[in-house]
Amino acid sequence: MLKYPYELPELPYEYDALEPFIDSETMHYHHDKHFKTYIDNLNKALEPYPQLQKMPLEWLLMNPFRIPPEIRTFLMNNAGGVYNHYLFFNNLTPEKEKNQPTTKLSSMIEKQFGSMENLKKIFIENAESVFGSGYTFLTMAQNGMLKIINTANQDTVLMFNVMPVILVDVWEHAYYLKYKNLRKEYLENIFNVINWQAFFN
Ligand code: MN3
Repeated sequence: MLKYPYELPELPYEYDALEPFIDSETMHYHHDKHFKTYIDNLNKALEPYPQLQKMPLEWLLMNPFRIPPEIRTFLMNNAGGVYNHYLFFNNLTPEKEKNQPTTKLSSMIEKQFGSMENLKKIFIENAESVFGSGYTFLTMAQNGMLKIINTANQDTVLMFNVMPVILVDVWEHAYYLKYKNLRKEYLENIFNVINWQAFFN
């Protein structure tokens, strides 16, 4: 899927497909500039290390202490940026039938969170509380336990041994052009275009 040399994947929908919730200009900056910069920097970090080039992206992210200390922070930040943005853009869709969970996931949500509305409320509260830059994930453990996890900067959820169900990028670059400082408004709007079926079927 994702391997060296990394390339910017195409958006799986048109830039304006998520309007009015996520505007086309934000999508261009976020995908073509921010995401691309993480890709370019990750390639740059790996260029002098043929052994590391062969390793899957997930391996790099799960083995920080196998990364030479002189490039560790730079490589981890950019590997996380590539991994999280790959998930993020695939986690959105204009297709209405995918903007809701499958019947199976719906019943798990109702059982564990009471209702979809309650999950959304708790998710948004968590995402509002991310201090500075990061992400909010809804994750699922192997036993089916759903959990909301916030990560800082470009940290991933790989270390928690869970799979992402949905995620929201709460870096300002994800919403500032349209929503300015109103993170909560961005969060409420992005729920209209979440692809609930991207990682869980
Ligand atoms: Mn981003």
